[in-house]
Amino acid sequence: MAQETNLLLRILKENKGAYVSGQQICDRMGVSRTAVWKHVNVLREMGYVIESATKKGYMLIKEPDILIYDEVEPYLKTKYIGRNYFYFNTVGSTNTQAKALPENTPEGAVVVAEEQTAGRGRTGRAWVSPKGQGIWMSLYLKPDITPQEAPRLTHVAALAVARAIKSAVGINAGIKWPNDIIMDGRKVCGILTELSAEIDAVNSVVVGIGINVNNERFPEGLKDVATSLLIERKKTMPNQNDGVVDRKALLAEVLNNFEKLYEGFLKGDFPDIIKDCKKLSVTIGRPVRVMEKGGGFDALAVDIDDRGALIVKKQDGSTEAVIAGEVSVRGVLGYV
Ligand code: BT5
Repeated sequence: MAQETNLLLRILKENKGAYVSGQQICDRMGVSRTAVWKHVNVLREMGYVIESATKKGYMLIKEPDILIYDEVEPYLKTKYIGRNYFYFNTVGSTNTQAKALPENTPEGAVVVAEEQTAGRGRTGRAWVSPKGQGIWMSLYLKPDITPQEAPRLTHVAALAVARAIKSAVGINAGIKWPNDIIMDGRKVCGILTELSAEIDAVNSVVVGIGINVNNERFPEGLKDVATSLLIERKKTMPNQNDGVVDRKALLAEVLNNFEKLYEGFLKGDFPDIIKDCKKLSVTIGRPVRVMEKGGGFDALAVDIDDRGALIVKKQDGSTEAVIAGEVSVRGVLGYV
């Protein structure tokens, strides 16, 4: 959004529900009445409901459900996560955008889109990201860690999302090791961590988070594996409201939780993060199929260790630590 439009939005928001005179706006913005009117129309096109009346001026009635920084900012309590904010109405993939950010981009920058046309999961899988229905975003981080430790950020993000869902929406979510958030046996969020590194040093890590928020339905192939917060809220709180979830408050809450956990992670608190991930794990105690290149094996998931590896017990009784990023696990009984 142009800076002047942004300033107009702030003035109208400060006075939401009351008229601000055209003259007052002109004075604060240092532009002509015609220019103000043009910016009002830009905001109207974005979905802002703005009343205008001769002699009275302009009044903001209602904000649209969009994830621009000005809508998210009132809920944000972070120092640096999400403070550099790149917003797209539509984009191929926010992860691809974040990976292309210049090296001098400050840590904690975030790329947010209303819609992704080429959203990605792991190993080239597609991520369905319809317009205005979810949170599709990527965090740009520069942690001082080894490349081998980068997959740990998937666990940090998973815990941040589960906590944010609990506090902003009020529903319990589980974590399917390592990168899915699960509700009622279905996937409500996926995380894609991508690394840019030299052999022994990390340049940047991009953590992509996709949350199905207000989706009412999913394409044929996903019906049995995917769910949304709206669908789950309708199940668990049928009388409360229409179930529609405030995306901007949730987005901010994910960033708030992430920053707290990330600070701890950088100080070496990863074992504590894993302890909390384990409490929410829907994988531990279940039969899983560990899929590797060229095959796989059936086992029982028994634990997650301090590095974030999944400990599985094989049929011959031996145990193995499975590292995220190298293999994936699939539930033997249903998706989880
Ligand atoms: C993931 O991969 O779960 C990681 C998804 C990350 C998406 C975010 S959105 C913002 C950022 N930008 C991107 O381009 N990506 C990230 P994986 O574990 O490989 O799961 C992919 C599988 O999940 C697909 O093969 C489908 O079966 C399923 N799937 C696709 N779209 C889904 C959706 N919206 N909800 C639930 N499941 C979905």
